[in-house]
Amino acid sequence: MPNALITGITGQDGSYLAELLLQKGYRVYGIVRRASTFNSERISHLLNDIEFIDADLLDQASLIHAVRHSRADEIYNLAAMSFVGTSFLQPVATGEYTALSAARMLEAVRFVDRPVRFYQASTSEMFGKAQTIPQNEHTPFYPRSPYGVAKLYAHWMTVNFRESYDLFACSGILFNHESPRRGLEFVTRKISHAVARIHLGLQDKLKLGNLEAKRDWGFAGDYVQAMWLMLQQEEPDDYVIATGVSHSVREFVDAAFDYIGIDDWSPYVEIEPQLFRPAEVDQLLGDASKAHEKLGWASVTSFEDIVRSMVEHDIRQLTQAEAIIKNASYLLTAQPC
Ligand code: NDP
Ligand code: GDR
Repeated sequence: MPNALITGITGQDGSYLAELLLQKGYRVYGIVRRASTFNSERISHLLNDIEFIDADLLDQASLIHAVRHSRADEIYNLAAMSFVGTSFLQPVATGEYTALSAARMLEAVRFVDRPVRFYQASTSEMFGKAQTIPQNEHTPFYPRSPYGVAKLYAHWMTVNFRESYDLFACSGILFNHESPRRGLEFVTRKISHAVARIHLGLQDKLKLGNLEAKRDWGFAGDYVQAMWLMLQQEEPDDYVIATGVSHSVREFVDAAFDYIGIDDWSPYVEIEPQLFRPAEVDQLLGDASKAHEKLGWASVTSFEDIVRSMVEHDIRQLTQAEAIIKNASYLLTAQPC
């Protein structure tokens, strides 16, 4: 039974990757950081199947301990401060969490006396002000946010450790991928959640920034397969992972409102200048030909299915929460003291 260590196991991708590796028979270890409440919502169904290790991206010794204790054959480095908006407000912290943390993980792996395969979660944000369309492994990088700059450092460190120390280290340059487990601050989930609330009469406005930005949106469940495939190859390499189709934020809004039967969503959406970014990434569109050819990987979930599953999930979840609140208030008012 191979051992895998996942940093960022409580995040969107970590949860899908843990499910995949458990299905494949791995013993799965996950790094969790100390917080006042344990963020286990996405992995609550896996708590008995994963071994958790207390560690923090800022603490080198804890990462060395995690790598040694897990005796990992494969390490998936997914943990980071992953929100572009916050990176403009906290560029230095973003450098610590998103850039230097990758160097700390690589250093922890370098001194292990067994072969370890390492995956780094790189991103299409490194292309930023993209020099060509579509973007592939040869497209020059031009990051447009402190997050993109930090991820570029982590990407080059992964390449450098591979070339310097013969480490089996791969960088997956993944384009945006979404799911019902996406954090509420990202635009897709912000939209699906608000549309669900509007449908249920819980909210009447959705405030957004730039509706014209275009992204190549895939499904997170499809993308974690590519992470695993990269570490099963004979040689380590870097791969772009994308659907090859891009849509604007406006088109996402259209599709989400369409799902609840609203054609004209203009009365519900307000454009908020504060939600525009200081520097924007206007259009991302990935060319994953190399992954198709060498990994045999392809994205299978369509844009429409992603939007539908997210709105559907949010309506269901909010309906259940409402029912619980109603039951609770009935019990509180109807029960004798
Ligand atoms: P999430 O934001 O959902 O998850 C981030 C994870 O990092 C969480 O588990 C979080 O833990 C953990 N983390 C953050 N800071 C620390 C810390 N100091 N110590 C330990 N753990 C920490 O991200 P995603 O799952 O969406 O993305 C996974 C990775 O892939 C990220 O690196 C992201 O930048 C990158 N990426 C994502 C893409 C996407 O479209 N989703 C596309 C390309 C790259 P906690 O729960 O405690 O906050
Ligand atoms: P992104 O995702 O920056 O691509 O990074 P996000 O969903 O935050 O933004 C996508 C686009 O939508 C525009 N936008 C808004 N964004 C947010 N969050 N909130 C809004 O109200 C809003 N209105 C318009 C943004 O300007 C942007 O153009 C994600 C993250 O998962 C990264 O970690 C990952 O590396 C990249 O995808 C690939």
